[in-house]
Amino acid sequence: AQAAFRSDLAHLLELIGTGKESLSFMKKRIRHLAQQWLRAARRLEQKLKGRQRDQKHILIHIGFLTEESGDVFSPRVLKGGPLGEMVQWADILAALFLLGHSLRVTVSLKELQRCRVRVIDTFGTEPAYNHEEYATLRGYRTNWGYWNLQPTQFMTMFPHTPDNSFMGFVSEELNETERQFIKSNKVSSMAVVYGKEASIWKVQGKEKFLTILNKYMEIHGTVYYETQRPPEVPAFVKNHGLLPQHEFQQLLRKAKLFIGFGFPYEGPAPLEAIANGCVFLQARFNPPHSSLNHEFFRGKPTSREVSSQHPYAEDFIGKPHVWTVDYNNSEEFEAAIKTIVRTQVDPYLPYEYTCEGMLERIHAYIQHQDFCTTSSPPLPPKAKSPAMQSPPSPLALSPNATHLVWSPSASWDPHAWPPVGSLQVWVSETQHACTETCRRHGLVCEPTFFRFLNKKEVFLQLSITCDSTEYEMNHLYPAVAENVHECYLQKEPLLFSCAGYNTKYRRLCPCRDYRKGQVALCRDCL
Ligand code: U2F
Repeated sequence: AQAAFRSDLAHLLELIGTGKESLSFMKKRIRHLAQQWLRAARRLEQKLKGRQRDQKHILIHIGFLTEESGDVFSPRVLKGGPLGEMVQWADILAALFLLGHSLRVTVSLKELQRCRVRVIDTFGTEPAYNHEEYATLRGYRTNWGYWNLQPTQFMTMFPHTPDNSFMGFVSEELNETERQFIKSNKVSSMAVVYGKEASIWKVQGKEKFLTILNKYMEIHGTVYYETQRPPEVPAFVKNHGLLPQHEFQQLLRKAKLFIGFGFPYEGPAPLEAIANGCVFLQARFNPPHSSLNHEFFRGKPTSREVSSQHPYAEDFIGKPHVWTVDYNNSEEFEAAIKTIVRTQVDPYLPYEYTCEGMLERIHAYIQHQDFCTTSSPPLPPKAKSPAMQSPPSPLALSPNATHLVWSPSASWDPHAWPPVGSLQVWVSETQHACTETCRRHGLVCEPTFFRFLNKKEVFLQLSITCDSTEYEMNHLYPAVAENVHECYLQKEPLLFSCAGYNTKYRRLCPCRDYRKGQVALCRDCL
């Protein structure tokens, strides 16, 4: 059946059920954002007018809230525990419901039936950790992972791991009146600290940088407490206690600065702060934090190097909204504060974090991602007619021969998604992953395109000399060991990976263009 946009969220609230503080938080959030969601749904409906949209039956299993998993989240909702996951699940529910799908929501393992899965996975799962045999052989076996899914079946909170799909969440949006109101009511000397749980305030060097901050600004906090001020929170901080989400937003509307202490990593709050016209100030991590050197990331199925508390804010937003500085360098820190206090900054919300952006992205995934028909594995190709005479692959050489762009060819599947027209092949530097290589060319790595470049001819077209070419299982392949002229192709499609580098190899990277503010979708992806 064709899916029809819904115009009311009441039935969704019933579907979610009751009996847990976490569910109440999610329902409150959905109720509060209802008008914003409904307006966005109407806009997207206009935009997609007449387009085919299949209605799906979707079982939404909120695994982290089940009794079977221990549900450590629900009891901490009102005590400063993590809320990011509930923010995201609430938004996923709202989006799927408004898009017109038929939903069932469960928080009990008994109701989890065999189904085709999409896994909501905050920090991401890289292919090397996902492939059970490879992970076991190569030391990538962790607490999570090794599920042998297609990596795009994992859906993340931020677009940090292009091997996975970016699911995201939304932030509150402002109309013109609210924008003007906020701008004229900003208190330029007011700072709010990111940290609703006292433990977040146990941070090295805090006295030093907070003393500097306190010279210029009045410092506010929203730290949970039972009866008295937690000892970690200095006396000069005005603590409001943990606030309900919409009151927290009101506080952000007045504040000039939202300051992070390094934890929690990659949460929603900095986006909310920036959307409400705050500057977000955060610590640079040097060296970057990762599962190799930090307790929090240990056991997570990723080698991603996190260069600050919020790499998305750092890389995708940046100045004037986001300042990433070395907190141990008092001069740098103080200079940042001084500049922030006197610069005027407009509220800003990237399109991909608006309701319309999230609806658009989820619509595209549901309509186009296909995990059922497995793409044909790249078996070693039979010897073909000499490649030099007739180019066997529909890739055209760009003039400088350092990268290839796709040239439309009749031999291509017009239903492939993303459309192949957005592909550009780049060869990485030895110390760069494909994620980084594409980023440096203003593009994004697109793992579904690896299958097009996992071919001997592609090396030739890139003017890479191969004395030998072998098919092996390695998440860095296709790649070339340049100094010895050895070329390698990927034997296991599940291991195609945007992540990963090694000083021995230059990798072949499938990059694509993306829509401004919607990195998950290529220009012709809608
Ligand atoms: C992240 O989890 P958190 O839940 O700790 O992330 P935050 O960015 O702190 O914010 C979650 C929400 O808490 C709200 C605020 C955010 O939407 O509006 N809030 C509030 O309701 N009242 C207040 O006084 C202050 C904030 C991340 F999301 C998780 O995925 C990670 O597991 C976790 C650990 O890195 O970090």
